[in-house]
Amino acid sequence: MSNKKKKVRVSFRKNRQARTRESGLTRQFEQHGFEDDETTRREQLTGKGELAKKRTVVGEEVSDGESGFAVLPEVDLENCLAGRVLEVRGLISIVQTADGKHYQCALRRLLKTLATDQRHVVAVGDRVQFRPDRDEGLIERIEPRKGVLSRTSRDRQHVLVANVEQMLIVSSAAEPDLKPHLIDRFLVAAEQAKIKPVICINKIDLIDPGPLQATIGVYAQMGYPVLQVSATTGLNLSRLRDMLDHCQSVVVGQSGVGKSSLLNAIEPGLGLRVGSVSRETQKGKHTTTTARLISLASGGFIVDTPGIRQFALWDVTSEEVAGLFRDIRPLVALCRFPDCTHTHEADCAVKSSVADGRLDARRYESYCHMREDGKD
Ligand SMILES: Nc1nc2c(ncn2[C@@H]2O[C@H](COP(=O)(O)OP(=O)(O)OP(=O)(O)O)[C@@H](O)[C@H]2O)c(=O)[nH]1
Ligand SMILES: [Mg+2]
Ligand SMILES: [Zn+2]
Repeated sequence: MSNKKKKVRVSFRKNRQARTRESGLTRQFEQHGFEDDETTRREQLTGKGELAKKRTVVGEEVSDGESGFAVLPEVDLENCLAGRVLEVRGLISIVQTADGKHYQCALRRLLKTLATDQRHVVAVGDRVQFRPDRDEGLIERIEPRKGVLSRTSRDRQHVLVANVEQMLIVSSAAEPDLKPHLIDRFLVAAEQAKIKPVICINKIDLIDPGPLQATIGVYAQMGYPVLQVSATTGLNLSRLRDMLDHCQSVVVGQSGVGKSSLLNAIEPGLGLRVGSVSRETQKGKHTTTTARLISLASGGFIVDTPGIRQFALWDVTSEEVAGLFRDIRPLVALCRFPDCTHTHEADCAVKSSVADGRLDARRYESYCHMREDGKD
């Protein structure tokens, strides 16, 4: 990331000229003159033509793809508070400050202009600077993100969560059945985002755990931590609590596997809504509908997320998939062809490892599926 402070020319999108929307909150701030602050004055408006509007913004140019912004505008920190975005509800973000106070914040219009191609400008987990006004606020700046979980939605990047270091991948042993291919997808997403994955198999109370150990062994051998837990009986919940202690984590997994139940069980008083799983379809009811950041009494933060229907990978090309599989990555250099896809080629170290049992055949199957889904 480069963080040279400089003046940056910014072209505005068309929607900047037409004053359509805005939430009453933003208008209220404008009436209070908050947009006419020192920072705004330094953004000189040049070019009178409707389509040629450009401004010079003083700030840091960010080349880091994860931040989602081209420029971080300089803000007057004296009038701002630092906070963390707990939840995004349409145009309003709920921001929490270090003392635990909550503010309903709108977004400074400039930020929408500076944001690169994203469906939402603010994401749960974002660290922001905002101008407070009683229990409301105006977000002036979003700090660069580290550890972003995103997915593709109608060809646009949708940042689900920002600033997390750990991904708790929850699957259930039954109701719905364990889905190792889905675990593999989340692992690839975690590897790509450089977020540490922890696999958590819930509802152990519903099965005899014996037959599960081979599958668990495959993951454990690659160095991934695997916990077998039950939100109902409390099995291994203290171990889970220890894993989350002082950590910024995100919980992911199919609907109905018990993500919210586990959080309720490790953090008494949380009261997250929990839904039933249909007996016939074995499907959850998408009870959690929006991602939400929760502060844990132990000092960490965790984001509960809605069950993700299909987890499309963002920006993973077919060629990159092998490098994101911990068990396949070391074999790639041993293939005869440097551009081996490990699907049909002769003298392929990946395929021969499947044949002699060194590479798990089910993991290889996951690889083949994800290669097909990857971008060309
Ligand atoms: N037997 C058993 N049932 C559980 C356990 N954990 C959760 N459940 C049940 O599983 C169902 C779904 O739980 P939720 O916590 O709502 O699942 P979720 O993963 O948050 O689902 P979404 O919010 O829809 O993504 C509920 O009926 C829970 O009571 C467990 O350890 N054992
Ligand atoms: Mg839930
Ligand atoms: Zn190969």
